[in-house]
Amino acid sequence: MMQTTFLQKRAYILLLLVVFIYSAVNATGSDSYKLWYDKPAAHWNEALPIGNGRLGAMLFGGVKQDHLQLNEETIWSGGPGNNSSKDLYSTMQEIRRLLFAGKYKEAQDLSNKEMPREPEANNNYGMSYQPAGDLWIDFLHEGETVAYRRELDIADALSTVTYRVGEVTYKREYLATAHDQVIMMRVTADRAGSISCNLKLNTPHLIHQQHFIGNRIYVNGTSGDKQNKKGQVKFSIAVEPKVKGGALQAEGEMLRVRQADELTVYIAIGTNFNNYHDLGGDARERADDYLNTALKKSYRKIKSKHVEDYRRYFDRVSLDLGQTVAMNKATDQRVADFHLGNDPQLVSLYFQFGRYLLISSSRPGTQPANLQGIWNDKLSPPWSSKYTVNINTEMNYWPAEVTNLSEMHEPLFAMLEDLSVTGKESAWNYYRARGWNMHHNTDIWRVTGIIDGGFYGMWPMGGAWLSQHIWQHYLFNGDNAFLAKYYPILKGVTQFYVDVLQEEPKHKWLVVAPSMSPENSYQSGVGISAGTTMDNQLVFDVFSNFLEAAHVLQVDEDFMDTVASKLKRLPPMQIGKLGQLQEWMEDWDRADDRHRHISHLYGLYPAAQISPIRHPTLFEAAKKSLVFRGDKSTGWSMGWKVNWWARLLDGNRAYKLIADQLSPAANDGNGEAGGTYANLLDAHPPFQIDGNFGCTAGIAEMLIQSHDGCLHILPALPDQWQNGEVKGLKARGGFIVDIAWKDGKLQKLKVHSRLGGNCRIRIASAKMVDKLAVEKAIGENSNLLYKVPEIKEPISHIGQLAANYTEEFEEYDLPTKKGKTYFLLK
Ligand code: FUC
Repeated sequence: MMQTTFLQKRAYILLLLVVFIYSAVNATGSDSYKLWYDKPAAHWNEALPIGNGRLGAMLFGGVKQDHLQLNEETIWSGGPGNNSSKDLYSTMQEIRRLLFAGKYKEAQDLSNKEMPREPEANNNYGMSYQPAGDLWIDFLHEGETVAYRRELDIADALSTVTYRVGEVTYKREYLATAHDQVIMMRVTADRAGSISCNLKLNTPHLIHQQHFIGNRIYVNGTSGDKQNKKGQVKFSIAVEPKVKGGALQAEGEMLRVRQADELTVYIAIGTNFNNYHDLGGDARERADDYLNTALKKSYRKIKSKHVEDYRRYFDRVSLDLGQTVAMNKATDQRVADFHLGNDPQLVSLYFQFGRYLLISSSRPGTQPANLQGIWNDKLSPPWSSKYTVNINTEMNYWPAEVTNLSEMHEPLFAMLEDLSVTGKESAWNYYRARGWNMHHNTDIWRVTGIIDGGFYGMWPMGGAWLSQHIWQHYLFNGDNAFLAKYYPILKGVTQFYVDVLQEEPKHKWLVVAPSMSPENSYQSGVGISAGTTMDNQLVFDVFSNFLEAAHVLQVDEDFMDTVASKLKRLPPMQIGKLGQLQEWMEDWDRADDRHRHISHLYGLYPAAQISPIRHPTLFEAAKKSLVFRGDKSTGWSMGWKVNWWARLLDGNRAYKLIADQLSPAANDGNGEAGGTYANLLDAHPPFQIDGNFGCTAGIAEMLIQSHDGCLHILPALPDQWQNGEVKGLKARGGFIVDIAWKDGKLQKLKVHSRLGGNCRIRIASAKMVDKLAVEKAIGENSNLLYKVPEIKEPISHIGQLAANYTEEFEEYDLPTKKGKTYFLLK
């Protein structure tokens, strides 16, 4: 073997140093918010999503053939109408009787029989969210492609593709603008006359026609039929290119572009959808209106408005967890290598990508983000890409408040307004109750009935959970006008539970029956139950929120008394034989249960019913339940676990779940493996967007928490994030928080107060270097947006549990003035 000389060694070290410095420099700055790849997308899970809340596109970026898969959020199969007209009241009464007599299997059998797995001929189990169409661009490139790069810049919501063929460098740019309501693609080249291509537009829908008017190509279609509903959504996709130089001409089924200097493609989509019961709009007219208005503007103008509009939201929050040369790898490679532990920036990118997805799929005035946000290429997508509300839709909105995107929460409130109307039917026909309710799914038509049969669908709690979002929005923003506007929804859901609660025979507690702990079973095939823990927690929150809201608004005093007296009779939480938080009223939990839903931990997150300080034993029991369930699961389940471990103040375990989520998902995967696709979208698998949102919220929850009577700074910092900085997170009470930390200790703390009021700050003593320059906290927090309703004393069936949590905290009170900023450590 050749001896390495001293000089050779020195030269080698020098080279390494240069490479390191160069890449370290490269790793900072504007590239930090880019997803990028060195090849086109080979399939949908590699394509990149853009969206404006209403319109979405998946970008494939092929050199010879580019493909934009197009979506518009109101294209759903079927048409108006609910699915809860069947009178099930006597069945419910009989199921109650069986449940209270301990005849669980009989109760499940009856429920399966009366609420069959497949819908009856006159009914439906919710419609499918469907794609709009596809734009194909065939480029007449000859020769080899070099220097290919495809990227999505989430700081500007712009995607680009660049490459060279022969002597010519090409650039394509794509955007979906909320301001101008079009999707655009712009192609440029560094040599005049180099752009030649053919554009084709089509759709997978059965019913459609294609035609041209001048250089405008239309695909008009009708959404699909499903179950008892005929497709009634009419849509119109209108595409018109503009060229500079060269020729543009319609020919046969396509538009030909030859030897152009520049090509700009304007894409508009309209539908006849006005709202869930009105399809009176004119799809074609709407598409034309959007297109004609946009065509009057240059690409440059539309782009600058788009970037400005998007950045208003995106720029509110920044997160720096450190940057390394690992950032210089392509994004898919970074996901594959995340387990190496040297790429903290991928976590910040993933966090910001979650915010990007929310801004791009849920804007004021649009539909809420569904199971796939707004991105779907299938006529019959998994779980119909609708709204599953026994976890998934709520999870989509977990990042909305804490990551300072409160406006993006609005579509969910608007949907609740609709559901509080349609849900009166299910409340009455199934339960003879006032108010409104829904079960575990809904769709654009706002169905509220039981779907997927008695085993999956017998869960009357969808409204209880979704309506928490109204109250949480209020706690973050303190807006009394908002509360007054949505108060009738809170009252309606409260009325439903006031009427529906039943006295169970054993303890005389008031419980929801029948119901279930979502999708789990305690005997083979039997999940139907009375008084499940999650239901008790949900009703506790429904009643507590109502009482607070009515108090703030000074209304409904008599009804408040009724609600308060029922609240007292709800079951307490129970600690079972394994030391776990019981999932059901009876102690049926199994140590080997790995079910993806861990619904009884709703009380830990997103709710605020289990605190390490106020309920240390419950806190231990919740942790036990979570440990039994294990880590690996579906994407959304792991996203939830990040939040739970953050609430359990265990940053390292939360980080472990993030790492599990940031591992490559198999493209054709099915089942419960979780993971992340090349395009950073979450895998259930298959793709489901909730995991992105859940994990994004979880990362924020590791940095601040504000549910437990105070603003907790750095509650769950993992060892991997010794140094970092976050700016702009939002806490309850309208506090905007900036934090910097070094070697695991707080360095800077800045609080901006939007509403005024006391800001009580909690921080682990071990994370403090200097004391904060404010008073130590005393007594109750006077800020009403921090008031936490007190739960009933839990029952333990295994004697007194030891409270293992020993971390010590310091608490301070910062009285704030509206609009003022406070530097607590500089
Ligand atoms: C719930 C979950 C499934 C899936 C579906 C869309 O039913 O149990 O895992 O996420 O929603």
